[in-house]
Amino acid sequence: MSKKKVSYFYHSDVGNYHYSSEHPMKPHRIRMANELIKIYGLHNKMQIFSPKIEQFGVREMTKFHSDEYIKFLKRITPETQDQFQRQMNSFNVGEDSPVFVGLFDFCKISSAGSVEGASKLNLGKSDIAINWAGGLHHAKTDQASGFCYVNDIVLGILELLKYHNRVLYIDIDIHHGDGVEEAFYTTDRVMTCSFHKYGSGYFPGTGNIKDVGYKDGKNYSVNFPLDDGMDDETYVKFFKKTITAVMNFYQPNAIVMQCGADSLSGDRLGCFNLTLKGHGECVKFIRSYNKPLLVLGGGGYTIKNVSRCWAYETSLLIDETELPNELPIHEFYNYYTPVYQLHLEPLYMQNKNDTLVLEKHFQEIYENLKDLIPSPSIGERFRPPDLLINESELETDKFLNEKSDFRFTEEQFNSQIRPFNEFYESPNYREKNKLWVKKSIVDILEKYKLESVFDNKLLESFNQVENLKNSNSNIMTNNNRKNIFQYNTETDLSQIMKKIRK
Ligand code: V1D
Ligand code: CA
Repeated sequence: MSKKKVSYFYHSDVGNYHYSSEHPMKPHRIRMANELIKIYGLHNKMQIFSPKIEQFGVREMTKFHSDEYIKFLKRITPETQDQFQRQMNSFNVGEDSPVFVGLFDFCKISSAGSVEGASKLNLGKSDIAINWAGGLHHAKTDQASGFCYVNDIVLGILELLKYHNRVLYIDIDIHHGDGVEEAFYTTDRVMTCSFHKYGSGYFPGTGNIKDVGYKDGKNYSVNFPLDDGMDDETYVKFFKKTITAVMNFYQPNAIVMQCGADSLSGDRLGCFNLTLKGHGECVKFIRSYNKPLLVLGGGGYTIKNVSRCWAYETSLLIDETELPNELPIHEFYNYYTPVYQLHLEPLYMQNKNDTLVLEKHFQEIYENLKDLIPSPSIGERFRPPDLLINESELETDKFLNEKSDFRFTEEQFNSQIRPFNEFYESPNYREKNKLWVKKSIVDILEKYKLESVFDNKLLESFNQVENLKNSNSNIMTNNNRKNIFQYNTETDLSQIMKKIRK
């Protein structure tokens, strides 16, 4: 394996956040991993960055999430939560995803690391970017889920899409990567591929092999359902077969890998029997494709194994020679009792995965992949500005404050626009038919005067754009922005686009 430029994102505050003493998610595990990385000397082989959380806030998070949800996350505290019961229910904040001290800052650390990592890859400053505080794959547009509040993965992928035409997302957390799948369910620009325990009511309950994507995204979602007791040999075999097919047929320009460590043997919430060797072999395999690679954390609830895993995988990513199995003495050495070694032994447990069933699953996935229509090239695609670095003067969080008169410049305004088919609102979730209008649709409608194909609400939005132009202004108030770009309609925008293309 060749040497690569590796960026490592770590914020020294991350280990100080506490969900609650009964809660299995312990951000301290990331600090433990960082200490192992340092004591093994791995930090000398990477560029180390602390995510710039002062420059990351509401504006960056609302590239995916709704304004109302992020505004809520910013405001809510353990002291005030009793007054916000209605919003807590609506945003699914509570038992699994509780309010804790510093929640919003924790979300910033996690998300800023992933987006900055993506930006390093975009600019060719790194070949690999690592953010073990990221990988929070369950968060939805306007809901927390499964310990995840802000979906750093979706935000990171959106950053990558500014430069990369096709992004592959791979998820080896034991849980289904539902939030990321849902976000890109109707686009061919992102392929999502999750391996997960499926069945018997296991969280989150999605990720059936038949869920393959929708409309433009059909066959661009891959789900490999697995059962209890999965061992290294079987997992690595089917992981490699599946990824080989995915890589051949999709040919991504960049890869994001979520390395949830709850798929390891002995995890407090997991039920697989993987060791660091099997889990790490998947990471090594992805690295060998030599594509820009964003590596993220995720679940993992036996914290001494999480830190072992992510320290070991850091060594694989920088291509360090085999780490000594004896753990060096360091601040958290006592956590590793009773076996003060890096590697895990598998447990004696039955592997409930029948190889013939897995083979059948693989064949089904392969059949879907082999008919993929090659994805269109990026062409003249509109590219939003890069991640704001040195743009602190933008006062990014102000736009949600209704009392402030924050206005967008044309550039800032454009950067808020969501590609029209990159977000999927599943019929099972929240508001139906909530669609986002892409600026280019408005432009095309304007160009061809296609009033006949759009409904009154779109006409209204169109007229607002016209009025704005006529007023000779390149600024936009937050209210205008919301009126124009977010509305509920039953109009199917992809049908409109088809008519326009004809
Ligand atoms: F055991 C607990 C104690 C306190 C609070 C929550 C839990 C807990 C354990 N397992 N919660 C779960 C899962 N939730 C449920 C729901 C409860 N409802 C009735 C169903 O089963 C959530 C598991 C989340 C897993 C998160 C993840 O590992 O995938 C992850 N990846 O990146 C970040 C987190
Ligand atoms: Ca998974």
